[in-house]
Amino acid sequence: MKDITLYDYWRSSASYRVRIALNLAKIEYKTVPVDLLKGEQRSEVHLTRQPQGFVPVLEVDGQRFTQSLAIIEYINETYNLGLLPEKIADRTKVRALAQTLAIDVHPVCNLAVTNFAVELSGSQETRPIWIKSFIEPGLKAFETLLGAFEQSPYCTGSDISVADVCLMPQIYNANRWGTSIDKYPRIVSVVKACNADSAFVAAHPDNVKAN
Ligand SMILES: N[C@@H](CCC(=O)N[C@@H](CS)C(=O)NCC(=O)O)C(=O)O
Repeated sequence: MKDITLYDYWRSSASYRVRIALNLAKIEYKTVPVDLLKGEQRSEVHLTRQPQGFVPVLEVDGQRFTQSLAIIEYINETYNLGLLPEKIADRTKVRALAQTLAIDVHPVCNLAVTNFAVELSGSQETRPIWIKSFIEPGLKAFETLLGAFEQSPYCTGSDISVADVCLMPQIYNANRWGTSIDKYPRIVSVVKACNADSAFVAAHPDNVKAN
């Protein structure tokens, strides 16, 4: 059995993505929390794991992996999860869905960026305004992109894909920062399907908080 350790933070959406993939693969792993609010991501020891000062980091039998999307592809390929379709054109479209959220929305809403926005503006009130101003158009675009697929029941069809894995953490953030998804029926139906899957449920921040 492999020795697997995930360095994460319960509320980190990049970590949440990786937890979903680990659960889908039914991998047993240890968790080492890195408390972002205490600044542990910038500690010397964590910077040796991830020089950008981010979570997650995944260690597998002494090999260290960073960047959640790369880690998810590693898990997907190692455990044959089928999170990306066979055909190159389909694969490219699914990756684009995932990247719409994981590359264009998530990074501008992370702690370091929003802290900087708060610092520049001199007001804590900037944080929710800032975050919502990126989540709302991101989810609107995602809903439009979903129109090219049938949600039966997941983002792109009957199989869970990397798009679902990236969507659910973004939904957690939308809820957290007061962005309603009610006007996005395609997203709402995918969220319902993912919420019925134990891998997604077990990865939810509320269910790992005590680690
Ligand atoms: N592109 C990176 C982004 C990771 C990332 O932004 N992690 C956030 C938590 S979701 C973090 O560690 N933030 C620390 C900070 O902002 O100081 C990945 O996907 O792994």
